[in-house]
Amino acid sequence: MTATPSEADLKSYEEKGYWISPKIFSDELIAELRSEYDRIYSGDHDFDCYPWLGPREFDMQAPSVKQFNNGWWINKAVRQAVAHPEIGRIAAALMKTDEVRIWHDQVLLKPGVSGYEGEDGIQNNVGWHQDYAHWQVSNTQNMCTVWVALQDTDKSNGAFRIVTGSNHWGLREDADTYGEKDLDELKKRYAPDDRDWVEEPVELKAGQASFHSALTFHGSGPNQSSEPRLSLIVHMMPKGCGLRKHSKWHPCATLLGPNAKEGQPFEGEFFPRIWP
Ligand SMILES: O=C(O)CCC(=O)C(=O)O
Ligand SMILES: [Fe+2]
Repeated sequence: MTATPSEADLKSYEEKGYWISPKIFSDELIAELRSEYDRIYSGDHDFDCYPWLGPREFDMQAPSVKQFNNGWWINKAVRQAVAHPEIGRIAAALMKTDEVRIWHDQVLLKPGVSGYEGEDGIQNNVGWHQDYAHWQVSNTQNMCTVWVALQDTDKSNGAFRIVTGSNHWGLREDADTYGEKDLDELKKRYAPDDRDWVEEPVELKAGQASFHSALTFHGSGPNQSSEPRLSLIVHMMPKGCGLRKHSKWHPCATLLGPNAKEGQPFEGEFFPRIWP
């Protein structure tokens, strides 16, 4: 399954801040990842290393969205999937670079919350944010995220939404609000006076992927179904992406060690190259 963005696709990514690819994960890979997600969320690891941000316990009965960062560190199938050649190849085209590395991944599970309401249910949301607002330790805003659906995903099971064209609004340094829950309040905060806030749901068939730029506003409301919404997310950087000192702290910067220098590239085993 190869999918190459055409000139028109590249233009659309540039204009709207995202692009949806044809199916890139096979049904076999989807099935494998779905069962590996069960293992990951029950604390079963394939490798001896500790998880990147420390051990975590997940209450699988609670409606809160479950995020495991750098699943590739601890799970074999995820380690292969994040390096899927279609992901790197497409991201290289979209970022206009000839080398792509992983910034970090997310093994993401949004439980179905049919039946939950109010304070509990709202924990299912992902706040409107710009990815780069979280990653200001990187010296380029030209970064890209892929979101691969591990089941058909639409409004009914909490498809995430992007604000079309918001990649042209520039960085809001305070938009590192992935973890906030009040979507209306965040929209009020970030909607510019002179521009329209137009949301588009990112509806995908299983195995299809959506690529968005690091300045595109996005977020998601509740998964109203009774099944969890699973996705594999890979955040990626272009060639030469390096440390920007004295910016907002992010755990990726600590992976450069205590002698990190301004501009030092995020390379080496913590930041695997996935293209070429
Ligand atoms: O899955 C979601 O609801 C949000 C995902 C997200 O923030 C991302 O892919 O960068
Ligand atoms: Fe995001």
